[in-house]
Amino acid sequence: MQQRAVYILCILSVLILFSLALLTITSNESYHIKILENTNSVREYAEVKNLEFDIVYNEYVKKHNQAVAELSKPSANLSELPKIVVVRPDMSTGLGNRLPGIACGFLYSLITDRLFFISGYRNFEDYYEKDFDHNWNILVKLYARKNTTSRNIHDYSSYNDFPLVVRGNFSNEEMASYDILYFQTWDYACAPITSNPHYKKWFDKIIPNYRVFTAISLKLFRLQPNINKQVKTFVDNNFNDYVIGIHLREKKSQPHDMVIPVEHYTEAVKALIIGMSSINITIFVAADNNNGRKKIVDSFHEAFNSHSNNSIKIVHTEDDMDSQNPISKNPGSEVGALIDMKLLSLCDDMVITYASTFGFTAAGWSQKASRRRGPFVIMPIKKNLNDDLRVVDKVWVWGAMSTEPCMYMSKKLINNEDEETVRVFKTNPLWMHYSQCHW
Ligand SMILES: Nc1nc2c(ncn2[C@@H]2O[C@H](COP(=O)(O)OP(=O)(O)O)[C@@H](O)[C@H]2O)c(=O)[nH]1
Ligand SMILES: [Mg+2]
Repeated sequence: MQQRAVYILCILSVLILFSLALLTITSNESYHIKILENTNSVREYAEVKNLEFDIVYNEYVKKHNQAVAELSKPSANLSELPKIVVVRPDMSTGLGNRLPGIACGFLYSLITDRLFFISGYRNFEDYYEKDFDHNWNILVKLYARKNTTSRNIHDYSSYNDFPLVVRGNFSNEEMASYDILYFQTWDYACAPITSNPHYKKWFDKIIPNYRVFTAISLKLFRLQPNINKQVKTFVDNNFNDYVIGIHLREKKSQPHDMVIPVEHYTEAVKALIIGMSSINITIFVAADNNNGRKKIVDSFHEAFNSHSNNSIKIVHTEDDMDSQNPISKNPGSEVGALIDMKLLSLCDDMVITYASTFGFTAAGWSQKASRRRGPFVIMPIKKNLNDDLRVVDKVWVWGAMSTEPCMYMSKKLINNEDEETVRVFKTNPLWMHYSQCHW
């Protein structure tokens, strides 16, 4: 009898334990599902995480902070300085040429196990939050004192070691011997490293969706709370269930004989919203000049609001695009550019202008990039006043393959480098994306 009671008690305890375990699993699961639901919501502003990359990034931050703290001690052993990567962004160019180059430098520092520094980004901390101090000023004197060796990997258009990037090993004896590797580029020049067989395993594990710019930019270019708040307020007040981001770039100095009819953006939007009659839509417009912005907003109002269609909201920020940015000499303000770029990045679809790195970079700068198709790209067309510009005999809009930024020098790579380098570069299907995004 007693034995039977013990037996029943045992069975009961097992059942209770099992139910408890089940409860924990299901409650965790519903929590998980809730998170997924939230992050899938088109209005969701918060950005989800890439766990493997998070781990690598957090380890890097710890290593960097420790190394810098160590070097600042009076007792520091300065006879053997850590190997480093120094990125020198060109502050006179726009964000679309500055941010991708910095992301490239950080990628190189991760895969070569070097410390990462940025040289000459004035007041970086006014715009972005920092987890570690990457201002080259803090160490430059230390490295200048020593007999340091250095090598340029990218030097704008004059020199790019693409054979190394595409198929070389950054840890070989020669490369490992340099104290400093310098990167100066206006381009997303590191893109071909995702084709490099030496680093395939690293990418497969750490950034398995190969959205390298997205992973890095979400860490290095987190906007300061005061700027982020402006973005969030704009999103909360204006972004409906489905948002199309438009970037009109009319005033690029080259080439002069091309124009971009604003009607082409309207046509692209019309195609995007087919079948969406029951959805509230926002069209967010960013442009490089006030008149262009007005022209395109008016054109959208005419196309979408004239037949009492109130479910389409057309919005833009108030950055004065006829003023000049004192930092870069580009139109508008520095903060205004960051806000417009971030808002574009948070849209569900984007329609951007060919050869403008602003739109291509925006496309990759948010977690939305990981589940969104590539932006739609409007082609400028030859200026010929006798033509009806809307009647064109060529493609005027196409869909980019990826949300990764543009790598305009990929054409140079394909034309100028050796056969094997080109072959390996082309093992990554995104070579097509990179070679189609710019003149
Ligand atoms: N606020 C704002 N600034 C813009 C816009 N378009 C261009 N700009 C400014 O002009 C610069 C253009 O440089 P970049 O980003 O390289 O784009 P690209 O010149 O078109 O390749 C940007 O960094 C901004 O400072 C826009 O839509 N909004
Ligand atoms: Mg540019």
